[in-house]
Parts: sequence; structure tokens; C-alpha cells
Amino acid sequence: MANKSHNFIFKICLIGDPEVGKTSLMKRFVLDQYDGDYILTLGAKVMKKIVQIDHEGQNVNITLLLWDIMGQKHFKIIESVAFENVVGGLVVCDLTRKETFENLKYWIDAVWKISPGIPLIMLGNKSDLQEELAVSDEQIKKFSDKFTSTWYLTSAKTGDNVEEAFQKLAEYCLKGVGNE
Ligand code: G3D
Ligand code: MG
Repeated sequence: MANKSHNFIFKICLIGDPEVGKTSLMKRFVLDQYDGDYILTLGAKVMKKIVQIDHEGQNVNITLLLWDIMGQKHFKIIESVAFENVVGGLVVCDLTRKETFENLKYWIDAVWKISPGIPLIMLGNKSDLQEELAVSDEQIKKFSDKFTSTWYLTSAKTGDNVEEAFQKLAEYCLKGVGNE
């Protein structure tokens, strides 16, 4: 039907080690809507942003509910709540700290255990710190080929690739829903 509009609500999670930039990436993406407080008992914060996608000639509005977990490993109770009904995720490492890259598989296993096979995009964040890079593009690409749909080098500081990454994730999530 012409001009028929579709609306979706997708629960998205940002995962990765502490201090990799998850909260900063959300803040950069959501911009002036950044006023959420952590739900401290849950150890998570939820923010909302609507993105528009052109899907098969139709304009689709997608409400992203972004779940930012405070991100200590082994918070089993929080993970089960935060990762339930998640339709896609951003797995984030800090390009200046190699161990945060090596821990990505832990986070992927944790989210797939609760929401199996959902699309994930890998982010190598803090790309602005060019002098301090400890992870190469090749390493990221190789890891992404195995476990995630695609990857971006981002900077929450400059905003580089942030919008693109969230937008792409919304597209992957929409495809996933269409395949069900
Ligand atoms: P987290 O939510 O994953 O724990 P935060 O990470 O968003 O709290 O960010 C951790 C620190 O990294 C913060 O520093 C933040 O400013 C910084 N940071 C996040 N993203 C970037 C980035 O893209 N580039 C640079 N240079 N720094 C970034 P502070 O000092 O404020 O604690
Ligand atoms: Mg945080």
C-alpha cells in the first residue's frame, strides 16, 4: 500500500569492557536527549532515539531503546535482564587497550547466550588517539569476519562513524526481523 508507514521498536545493547566508551558513544548518538540516569539497582541505563530507514521504498521509523550496561564482567543478573529480547548490539573495544579487544569474545558469548545469533557490529573506539593505537585494522577485520556483521572505527570524541554505526545496526535489525 502506498505511503503505508511501519514502525518498530528495537532493544539494542552496548557491550564491552569498562571505559571503552559505551556511554560516550550513546551520548554522542543521542545528543541532546542525554539526560537519563542509571537505574542503579539494575546497573543499566536506557536511552531512546528514533532513526529513519528507507526500506524497500518505504520510510520506516525505528525507535532504538539503547541499553548501556555498567559493564563489569560476571554481572549475571544484570546481563539476563539487559540482554533479554535484544535484537542487535554494538560490541565495543578501546583501540588503545589491547585487552579490551581480546575480551570481545567474552561479551559476544554473554549476549548470544541470552539472545542467540542476533546481529552485532564491532566498534573499535577512540580512533582519534592515533598515536596510541594498539589494535590493527587487520586484527579487527579478521575478528569481525568471524563473529560480527561488520565493523567500524569510531570516535565518541570527534563523532567519527558514530551515527553510521547505529544506523547500520538498525538496518541489520530490520533485516533480522524481516527474516523471522
Ligand atoms: P564506558 O561507558 O564504556 O565505561 P565511557 O566508557 O563512555 O565512560 O568512557 C570512558 C573514558 O573514555 C572517558 O574518559 C571518555 O571521555 C573516554 N572516551 C570515550 N570515548 C572516547 C573516544 O572516542 N576518544 C577519546 N579520546 N576518549 C574517549 P574520562 O576521562 O572522561 O573518564
Ligand atoms: Mg558507561
